Formats: sequence, structure tokens, C-alpha cells
Amino acid sequence: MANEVQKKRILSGIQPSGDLTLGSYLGAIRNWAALADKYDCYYMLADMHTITVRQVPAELRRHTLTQLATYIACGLDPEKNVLFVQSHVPAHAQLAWVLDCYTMFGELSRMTQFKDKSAKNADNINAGLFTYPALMAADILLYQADLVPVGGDQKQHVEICRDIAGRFNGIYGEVFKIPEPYIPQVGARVMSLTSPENKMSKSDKDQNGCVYMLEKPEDILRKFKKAVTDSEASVRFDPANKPGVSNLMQIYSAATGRSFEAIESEFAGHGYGDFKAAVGEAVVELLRPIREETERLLADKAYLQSVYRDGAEKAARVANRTVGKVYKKVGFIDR
Ligand code: ATP
Ligand code: LTN
Repeated sequence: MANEVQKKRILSGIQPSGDLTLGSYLGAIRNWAALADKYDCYYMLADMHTITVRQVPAELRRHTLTQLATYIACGLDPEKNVLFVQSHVPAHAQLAWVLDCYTMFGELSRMTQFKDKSAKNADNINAGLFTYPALMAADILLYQADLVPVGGDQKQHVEICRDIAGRFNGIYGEVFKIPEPYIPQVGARVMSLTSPENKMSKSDKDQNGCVYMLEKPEDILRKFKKAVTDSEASVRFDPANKPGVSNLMQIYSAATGRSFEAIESEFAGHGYGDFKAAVGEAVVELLRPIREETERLLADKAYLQSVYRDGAEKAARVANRTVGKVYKKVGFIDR
């Protein structure tokens, strides 16, 4: 018990906004399972963030359950990790409102994700999309997390979280732990297969650029066959001049554990055809056991329900403590 108290805490989350991609796996989830023994881990399904973009309700429910099953299939053991749905823990909304009042218009305006998503959803630039980072800060600070394992695209959001926490602590004393982002070396930014200058993203309209974790092997192989490369016909790591090939090398390296040098020599003198087929096959094998296990878990709804209920209870215990502290600090009367 004494040992448990000293463990550093981790929190991360993914929006159940669609089918998870190879990017979310390599950039985030894959790195989570290995942390369970060393850290006290909380992994969330960020459904409240998801409605910043319009959703079909039945689809949101389906994506949330599928994502929970995928978390478990990726090795996140619910006995060792707290797996929960954000909207099941009201403390997220409670703290988010308070943090909204300690987050500046100017700093929110600078967020890359806000700029990208408002360009993509020009008919629905709602206040939630704008204050998204304050809710994300609440997610992290509620658990007094030390580390936040995310892909490179979320670094800016962890930084604004640190700024908000620092500002709050500056006024009221040490209320929040200041978290650190935890970003993988390889796979931190998996790019689209069709437009390698853009991140692979589950809400991308171009289905061919994106490999989904639960996709059929033949579809995965076809997408890699069609991946954009260049006219040089040499497998060499050079992200600035060869973004397509470099992205495929990153994926291959992340899937097989091979270094870039080893990959360059493996394909020296080969055309891109062999290379793309090898990357496709490596990804199929990487994802196969996860897909099979996810399908098995999805057939057992009662089990999934017991996992998220138990998770919400454990998460709320920690989160409510932080909200209580914050409410007191800002001057709300105790009930
Ligand atoms: P959306 O399209 O709904 O914005 P997304 O596919 O961009 O979703 P998120 O749900 O925002 O993915 O991200 C889930 C986690 O996976 C985050 O930690 C994020 O940093 C990571 N991640 C997402 N896409 C990639 C990618 N292409 N490369 C590396 N990491 C990624
Ligand atoms: N914004 C993140 C999802 C997310 C998150 C979090 C990640 C919501 N809350 C808290 C880490 C910590 C995303 O889009 N990937």
C-alpha cells in the first residue's frame, strides 16, 4: 500500500470520435500498456470532447464501447489501469468551468487544433471547440497526473494545461501538480498515406490515407500499396524531401522495431513496390491480434459495462477530492 501511494500518476485519453487509427495506436495507446506496473494509470474515453464536433448519437455510443474494447485488447488490463468514460465522472465538467475562468482568450486562440478544426467545421465553430483545452486541462489536473502520454500533436494542449495550472497555483498555492507530456520517439506523428504532409487522423475524409486499427487485412494491404511516395525509387529517411517514404519508414520501424539504417539496407536496390508490401504486411501482423481480441470483447457487453462502471467509481474518488479542494480555494461555500 505504501508503495502504491508513491507511484507516479498517468492520465491520458482519446476521443471516441471514430474508428481508432494506426496513428492513435503508435502515437499513444501502444505506449500505455507498458506503464501499468510502474505507474498509477488512468485512461479515459473523452466523449465530452467528442461533441465539440457534431456526432450521430448512436455512432458515438458505438465508438465509445468499441474504443473501450480496443483499449483492453491493446493490453490495458482493467485490473491494473483505471479505464473510464469522461461523462461518467461529473468532476470533469465541474473543474472545466472553473478552469475556463483561468484560461485566456488569447492563449486559446493560438491553439493549432482549434485553428485546424474550425477550418474543417466552419459551420459549427462552437464555444466548446474553443475551450476544449480547458476541459482537457481539467481531465489532467483532476488526477494530479505527473505524466500525460500523447502523440506529438497534443503537446501544445499539455503545455497550455501547465500554464493554466501554474496560473491557478500562483494565486491559490500548490493546488495542482504540474504535468509533463510523455511523447514517444518513434511513431509520435504518423502521417496520412495519401497526403503525408498531414497527420493521419480518424476524422479525415480521405479514407485511403488512414489505416484503422480494426480494418480487414486486405484493405490495409491495399492502402499501403497505394501510399504516396516519390519518383526517386530509393528507401531513405528524409522527411523534408521524401515525406511519403519517410512516413512509411517510421511506420515500419515502429511495427518491427528495426532502425532506419537497417530498413535502408534491407530495401537497398529494391523498388517501392516491395517496400510498401512489406510495410503493409508488418502492420497487418501488428494489428491482427488486437482486432481479434476487440471483436471477442465486443460480444461481451456485460463485461464492458462492469469495466466502465468500476472505472468511473475509482476515477470519481480521486477527481472529487480535487474538485473539493478547488471549490474551497476559489471561495465557494461548502455544502
Ligand atoms: P480526430 O480526427 O477526432 O481529431 P485523431 O485521429 O486526430 O482524432 P485523437 O483522438 O485526437 O486522434 O488522438 C488520440 C491520441 O493518439 C492522442 O494522444 C494523439 O496524440 C495520438 N495520435 C493521433 N493521431 C496520431 C498520429 N497520426 N500520429 C501519432 N499520434 C497520433
Ligand atoms: N485532446 C486529446 C484527447 C484528450 C486527452 C485528454 C489526452 C482529452 N483529454 C487528457 C490526454 C489527456 C486528443 O484529441 N487526442
